[in-house]
Amino acid sequence: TTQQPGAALPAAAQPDDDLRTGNSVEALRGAVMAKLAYAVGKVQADASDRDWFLATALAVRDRVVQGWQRSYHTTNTGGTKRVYYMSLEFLIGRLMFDALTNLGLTDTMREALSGLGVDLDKLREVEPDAALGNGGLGRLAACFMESMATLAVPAYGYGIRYENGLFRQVVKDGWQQEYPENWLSFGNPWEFARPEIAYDIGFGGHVETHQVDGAPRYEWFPSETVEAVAYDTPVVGWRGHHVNTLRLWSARAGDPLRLDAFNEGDHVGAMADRVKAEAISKVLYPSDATPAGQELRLRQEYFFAAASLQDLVRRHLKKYPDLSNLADQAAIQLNDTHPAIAVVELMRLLVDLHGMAWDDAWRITQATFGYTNHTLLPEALETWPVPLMERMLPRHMQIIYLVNALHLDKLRAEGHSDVDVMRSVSIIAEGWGQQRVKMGTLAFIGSHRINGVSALHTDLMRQTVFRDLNAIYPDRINNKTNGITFRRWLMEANPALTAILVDVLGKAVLDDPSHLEKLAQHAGDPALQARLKAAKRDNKATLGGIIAARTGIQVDPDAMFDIQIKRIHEYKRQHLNLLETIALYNAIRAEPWRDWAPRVKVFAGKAAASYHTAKLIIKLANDVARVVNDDPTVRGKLKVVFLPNYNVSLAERIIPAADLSEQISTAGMEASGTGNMKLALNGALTIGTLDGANVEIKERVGDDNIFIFGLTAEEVAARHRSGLSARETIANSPRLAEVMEAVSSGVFSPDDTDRYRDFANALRDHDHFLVTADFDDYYAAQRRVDALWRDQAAWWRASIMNTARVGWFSSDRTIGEYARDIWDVPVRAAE
Ligand code: B1N
Repeated sequence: TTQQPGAALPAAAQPDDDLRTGNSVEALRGAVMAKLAYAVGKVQADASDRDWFLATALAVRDRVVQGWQRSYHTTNTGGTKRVYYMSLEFLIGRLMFDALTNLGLTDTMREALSGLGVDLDKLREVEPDAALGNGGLGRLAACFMESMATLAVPAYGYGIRYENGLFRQVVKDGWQQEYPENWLSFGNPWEFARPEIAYDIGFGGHVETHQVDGAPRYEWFPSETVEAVAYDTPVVGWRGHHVNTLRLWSARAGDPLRLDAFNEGDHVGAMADRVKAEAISKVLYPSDATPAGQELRLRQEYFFAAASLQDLVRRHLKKYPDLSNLADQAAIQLNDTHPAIAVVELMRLLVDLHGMAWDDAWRITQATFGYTNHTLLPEALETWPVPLMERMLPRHMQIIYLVNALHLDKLRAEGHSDVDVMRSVSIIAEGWGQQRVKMGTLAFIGSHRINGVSALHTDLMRQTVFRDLNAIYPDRINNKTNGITFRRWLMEANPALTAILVDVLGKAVLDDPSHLEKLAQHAGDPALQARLKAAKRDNKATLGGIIAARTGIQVDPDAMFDIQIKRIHEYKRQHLNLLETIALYNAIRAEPWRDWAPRVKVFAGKAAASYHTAKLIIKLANDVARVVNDDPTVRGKLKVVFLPNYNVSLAERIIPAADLSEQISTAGMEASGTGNMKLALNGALTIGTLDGANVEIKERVGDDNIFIFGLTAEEVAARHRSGLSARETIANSPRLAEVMEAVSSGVFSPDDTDRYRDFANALRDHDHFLVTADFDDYYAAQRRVDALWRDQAAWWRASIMNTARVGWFSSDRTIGEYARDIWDVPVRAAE
């Protein structure tokens, strides 16, 4: 049918106000229709799902904007201190259901759309997943943004608007392939471009000194200038009370075209500078818990740190005559060391541009910054070569030298003299043939508070990487155990579980997760168990559909769904899980008649493109899956799935369907983990090591409701010192020896029998991550899992205890602690 454009405009019958703010079914329907016509420019008959999504998102956005403007006004008129969360990553995922849930409009919108013959849940799937982050660190920043809005903390997120988010993972013949993820290609309805908010960011050049009133003044003359342009995304909190801003910077060439070159006919050369400038915001580095290292990465770090500081300084100076009270009005949190150059940039702004005395500037800088450390892996600690810093940021390098000299002089004056201590607390590392700037030390020295992300991790910070700094400044390091937003990870991801919780505990549980505790009283209730089990089964059937669609593998929703979802990394030990899978496979084949607990092992996660072993582990998962899934002897007992392209949206489907949560990192290596919290909240039991936040999960859910195995962090350290050989460990475990031999000799890679030879030999020779040392204990723990699964009443009792006792891991609790102990800002009281 052909429809005239006019026919799509019944919305015009509604008053304008209602189209913008009305929350009735009719108002929302009218609003979506008006957006489709006037903003998307489509008639209903021609509208694709994507057009409907855009129209719906824009209608929802109008409702977010009201709260945004209200919050903006309140913050600006009050003398409130602002929080600035600086992060190179914000792994926010899809936003439509976040906004709908927090505005309380999900059901109304569903009804409004169904009247137009449009399915809201189908639109949900066409929204691109904003993957501006790698993993836990980026997702934490996104959860924090939501919790800060919920708690009405006047906060800004500052980061980079990457044109390409984390790569799209395709699995071809079992191998990972990377494809660009151009999430913006069909437009982004959530953001507001602010072309008028743009700052010049300098690179390179030289520094000139002149005397002002007998004192030296320094002026930096960069050789290159890039513009940082703001794009704002509103972040709405629970119940829509408060809305904050995520401000992401995009790079724009200061001088888009060299006209001289262009006019001389060099059309490509005329644009070379532009390409170089705009490369800064082109792509997210796909490195998780490893430093990217390249020059472009340092350009990204300085680019967004400098733009954010200019922005917040300008905001401050609109209200106050100078920067002397900056620390009373602004708290800046550094999400790991990626933005740590901001410490130096703020010193440059205060001293060189605003003429402040050095000591005053330093006091303000320290009082303003806080630094969160997210990893202790030595290979992951960021350092930059001094020659690179000198070339790219010559004035900053001078400031770093001066900060370091004053810092070391002060320590000497206080009586410190030990050369090893002085070496460890210096910002400059000597050795490796080249001097480097240690960004962790810089961030520590420049902050008044330094925090770890779980109790164990914070203790290890004090004992290892920051041991000497902690001895000198014992009050600076503190713990802030990570958290997750329950709006996304419970209410949006698992509406079936949410409905049961509201039914049993009352609506208050949506506002205050401490109400979950009351669920423990009902843990043994067969009726509740049956309801939860039915909800989980539905979630598993839905996931089963996704598994079938993406991999062709059929899984049984009545089997135990055993889930390991996270970046692929040797310290996270997906290969330990795979070796156990093979051992289980061997055991089932040896005695197929036994009463095995049917399992589906699901793996998902991306490997850094350059991380060879991680990519081989993906291939091994796919090789094991093929052999196991094709073997009729284990049919109905064991399936193995590698689900490609893990991202936030897929996590939202997997987590509500999980029975068992694999958190099996080498103890001492996973700073916290946050997937562990999401899975436990959704009723999965954890099998895990005493690492990161697993320790605190165990303390809360109780020893009977979690499966702990393996060496402790202390035992891991002792084992590393002892130099015990993995070969001996393997020889002492017939089960492990059999598995190692099978992998090594090509049982799972008949097309290339040498594929895993080196991999197996590396485990035999080094096994830095103690896979072999923990294997037997892990296998035994898995058999305890089987035993509990066979007693479904006991299993569901334990599952309920998990949901009941993990309310503490709400990121609202975490943000409350940051606000109180680090930022010194108030939070909104619970409803
Ligand atoms: O940060 C998460 C923790 O829950 C995880 O345990 C931790 O591994 C993760 C360099 C990182 N640590 N370090 C990174 C990410 C990107 C990059 O370029 C390092 N990610 C973590 C949240 O606290």
